[in-house]
Amino acid sequence: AEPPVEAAVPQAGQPGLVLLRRIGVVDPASLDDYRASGGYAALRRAFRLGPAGVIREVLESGLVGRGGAAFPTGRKWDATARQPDHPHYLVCNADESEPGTFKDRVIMEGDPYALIEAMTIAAYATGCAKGYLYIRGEYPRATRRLEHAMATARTRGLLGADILGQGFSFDIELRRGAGAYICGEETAIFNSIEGFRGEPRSKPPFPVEKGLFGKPTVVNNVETLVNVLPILEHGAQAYAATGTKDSTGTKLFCVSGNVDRPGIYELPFGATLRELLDLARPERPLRAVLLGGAAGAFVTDLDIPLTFEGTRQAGATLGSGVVLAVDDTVDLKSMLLRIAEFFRDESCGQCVPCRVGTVRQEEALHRLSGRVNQRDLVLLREVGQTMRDASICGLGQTAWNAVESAIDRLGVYK
Ligand code: L3W
Ligand code: SF4
Repeated sequence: AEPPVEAAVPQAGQPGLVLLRRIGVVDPASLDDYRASGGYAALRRAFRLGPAGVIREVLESGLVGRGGAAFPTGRKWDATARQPDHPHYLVCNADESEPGTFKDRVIMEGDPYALIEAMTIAAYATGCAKGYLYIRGEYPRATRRLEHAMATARTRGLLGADILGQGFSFDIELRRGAGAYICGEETAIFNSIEGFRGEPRSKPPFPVEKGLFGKPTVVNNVETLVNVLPILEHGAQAYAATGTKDSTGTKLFCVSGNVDRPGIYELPFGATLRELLDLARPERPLRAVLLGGAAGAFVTDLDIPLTFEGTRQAGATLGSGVVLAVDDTVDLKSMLLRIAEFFRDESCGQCVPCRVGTVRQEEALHRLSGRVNQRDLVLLREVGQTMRDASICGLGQTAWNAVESAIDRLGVYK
């Protein structure tokens, strides 16, 4: 039997949570429970505001994407809504595959109606009649719960034709991924849904202009979408009062590694890495933290603020919220090798810098695990820089980040 969802949420049931407030508290199968705990108040307010009013609120809230790149959500919605070409599509990126990331899973398993309500609001604001929920294939429980929630919402007039009698029609099709990390890249999702190989497309054109089936498409991550609920429930200003000027609201952090209490934590942006780790209780003094997952970087300063701007300044990235704690019991060389194997495996092979670079990176790390030599350290840097500069998509562009930071900040091959 799978452990209950709340087992992954050490703060479950605590006051002050926003995105996690229903996890472990409300029956995820019950629409009545969802409504009794405030569900669908945000959609009702959206209908009162109208599409332009919703976009204004989201713009004013300062919400930025939680999938890793922190692009302003309101700008994306506004650009899609303005496109004259129709139909418009909504895609929810639930192909959560960054190693160490499991926040979207917890939301989908523990609060599935929240995602459905948030997708309905996004579709209303951007003029979409159809949405795709592209979910990681290895998430069977989340898939079951979402299927059940969508079916119930349809029978209760909350999905389908004339939602809540407001003349707005919208429905969601669930599509399961088949185990490829690259299908979490937004344009590879389009190819996958359209029945082609999951390979990223060159950007521009951006999806807001030419996305799924060549039509204007808004793509948002699960966590990004559910943030729209508190924005509409309490207003943009109240939402933006939490966090910092450039990182508003709260963030879900996926804490794993050498800690006693791993799991998903929700904190306002601006809390420090140390404050987060205090909650998760490291087992021993930490040597470093891998921030942002395999695509991220190792940091050693635990006092950096957990904001998009703060981590950028520290030469790292918040990415999708991975916080992997590493103490001196970890064999860093094998960890780096594992990361390199991952990227070599998951590269779609479409562009040369990444297809060849990820193989060369892994080979050099293998040799360095046996014997440290300057030639391979120089080669790694050249290959890494080439991948960063010349790869088509984020996979190749970030495949050297963790290795570079481990060499420069942790002195792994000294
Ligand atoms: C309209 C413009 N739209 C950009 C849109 C763009 C996309 C979003 C961000 O990668 C990163 C990657 C991973 N007009 C626009 C525009 N957009 N300019 O904004 O775009 P972009 O290209 O900066 O990033 P991306 O390709 O979406 C995301 C990193 O996140 N990452 C991800 C991990 C995995 C997960 C997961 O498992 N859930 O998120 C970790 O660090 O490496 O760098 O929508 O269309 N002018
Ligand atoms: Fe494919 Fe890698 Fe090129 Fe991305 S960077 S398109 S994953 S080969």
